[in-house]
Amino acid sequence: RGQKGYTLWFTGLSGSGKSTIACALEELLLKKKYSVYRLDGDNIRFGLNKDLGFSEDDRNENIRRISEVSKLFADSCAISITSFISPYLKERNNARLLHEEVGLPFIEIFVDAPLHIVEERDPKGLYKKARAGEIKEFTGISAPYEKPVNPEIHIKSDENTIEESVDIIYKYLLDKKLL
Ligand code: GGZ
Repeated sequence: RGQKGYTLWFTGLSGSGKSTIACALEELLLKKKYSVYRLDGDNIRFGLNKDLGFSEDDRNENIRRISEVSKLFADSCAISITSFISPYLKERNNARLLHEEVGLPFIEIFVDAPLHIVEERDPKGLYKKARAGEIKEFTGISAPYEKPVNPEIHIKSDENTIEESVDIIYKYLLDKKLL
């Protein structure tokens, strides 16, 4: 019968690969005719949250609004995928509570990449700028990243390819009867 809505919440450092994996997963699920919507910096930070920067307060407000929006998508029976650093445990936990109190599954996916690896990759040169002090409060360098304690899915992006990562998530969803 009808599709069940839920949120797949990606968290990880800038450059960890969360958006790439989220994108590939979205593509797979769309191909299989699921109703999916992906929230990320491009459609949130330039729109709904364009008034927010990267201070702790602004990040918390960013994540609070995204949690509410994601819950609405999940409530509409879509698979809602979010891809934000979401560095604070408390805010991620609030996102979870918001879902769980209305019976919507919340699946936290930790895209785990060591800082030295993402800093080496540095595709946008942001880590270099952060080290030079040109970007303030940069996650991992001058702002905290609080690792998930008990994520439903733990992906080591330096050990798994994108395809393997998507496969891990897909199998998890099948196993939990969410697909
Ligand atoms: C972290 C920053 C910062 C600072 C700009 N710290 O790799 P990107 O470029 O494309 O992804 C990062 C993105 C993080 O935005 P989020 O909304 O995911 O962050 S949070 O959940 O913490 O609210 C990075 C860019 O924005 N960026 N300045 N200071 N990342």
